[in-house]
Amino acid sequence: MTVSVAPNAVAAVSEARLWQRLMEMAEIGGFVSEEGDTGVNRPCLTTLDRTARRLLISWAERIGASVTIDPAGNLFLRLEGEDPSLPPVLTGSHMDSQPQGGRFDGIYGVIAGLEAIEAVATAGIRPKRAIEVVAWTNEEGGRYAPGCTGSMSFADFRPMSDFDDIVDAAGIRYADALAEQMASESDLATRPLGYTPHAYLEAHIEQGPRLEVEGREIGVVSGIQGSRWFTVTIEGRSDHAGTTPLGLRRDAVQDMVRAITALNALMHDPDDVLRFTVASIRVEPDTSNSIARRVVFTIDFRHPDKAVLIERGDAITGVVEAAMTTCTATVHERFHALPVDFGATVPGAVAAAATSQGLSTITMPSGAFHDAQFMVPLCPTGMIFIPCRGGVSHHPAEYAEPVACANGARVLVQALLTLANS
Ligand code: HGY
Ligand code: MN
Ligand code: MN
Repeated sequence: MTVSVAPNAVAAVSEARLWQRLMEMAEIGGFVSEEGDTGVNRPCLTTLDRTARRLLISWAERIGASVTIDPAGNLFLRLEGEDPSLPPVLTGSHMDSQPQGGRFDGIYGVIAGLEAIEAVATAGIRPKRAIEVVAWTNEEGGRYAPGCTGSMSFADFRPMSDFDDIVDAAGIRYADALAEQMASESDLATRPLGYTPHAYLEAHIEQGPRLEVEGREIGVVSGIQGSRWFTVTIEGRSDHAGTTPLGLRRDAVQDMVRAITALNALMHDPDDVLRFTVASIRVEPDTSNSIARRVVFTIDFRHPDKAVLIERGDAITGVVEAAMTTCTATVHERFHALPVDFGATVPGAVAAAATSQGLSTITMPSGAFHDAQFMVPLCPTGMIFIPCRGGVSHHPAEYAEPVACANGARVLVQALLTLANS
């Protein structure tokens, strides 16, 4: 039965419309980098975010999708099914970007989801179950760490109140930024937080080189590696850079260097599977001639093996403390997402759809985390990857070919119909 409807929906996917919408979205927060690449800087819970959401809503309303938001600010576009009482199939991704982000990370999965329900509507198909497209709040964790606060709230992975007092660089609380977003969207219908979908399927660029290098068109994602984020605060004492003997200093930068050197040793992996990144460092008072009294730096640690993620991650505090010579250090874990495996149901639907459309596939894990990670305990979950140029992401040069975007949307619509009619 699904096969009889899928070809109509697959044929109704428009590469041109999908690409036009991606490029229109890329204008919102768009910029040209020093290297001449066209990037996007669209932080969550900002006027840019709200402008992008209004554009998405305008497209959704044209095809008769109903629009709602939940208390976490997650935005839902619903295409009704034959039986509204049945749990819907959920697809989507995020609309916020990294500060030096690209035109595809996250937003591709939202626009591909819209394209899928538009294709279903255009083909005149009424699936057994509704299909909903979600735009999750704050997946990136750029403005407010950690990421995935919208999907973690939805899945009750962590209570929404956990995030209330997180502040951005300007000192604005997450709860206040969310309240501003909700107030600006008070004309939209609301829904309660969370439900159990029949299944969840997210389309996303690979953010790695494998599909391109191996010349494959679709990634059937098998799971997502684990991620742990930490914030390390090192407290020293400010002093005059010209008059204070080194022997009397409590220099937070020097002890930070010792801590990161020790962490590099802890995280050494000759197989280069482990991912360890320090990429945000804040120094106070941050002048060249006053010794640093405080340093705050972030740790992004990832691994596909739960045992390694726990063992090495749990050792971080001790290693940092042991590296201190004159300062004190505190380590705070901000994000703790264990590796997840997507099982067979949704990856099977993805593989079957891609194969039936003559598209080549690889089954592969995700190195990046995604909102899908938090849907796994709720329902059968999976992801579709499309290739991106050079595997580049979290960079203005991030790029995916129009045909690759359309391939992903065609596999998405067929897999969604398979799941929605199951
Ligand atoms: O950091 C990540 O893995 C995701 O792209 N936000
Ligand atoms: Mn993403
Ligand atoms: Mn990202």
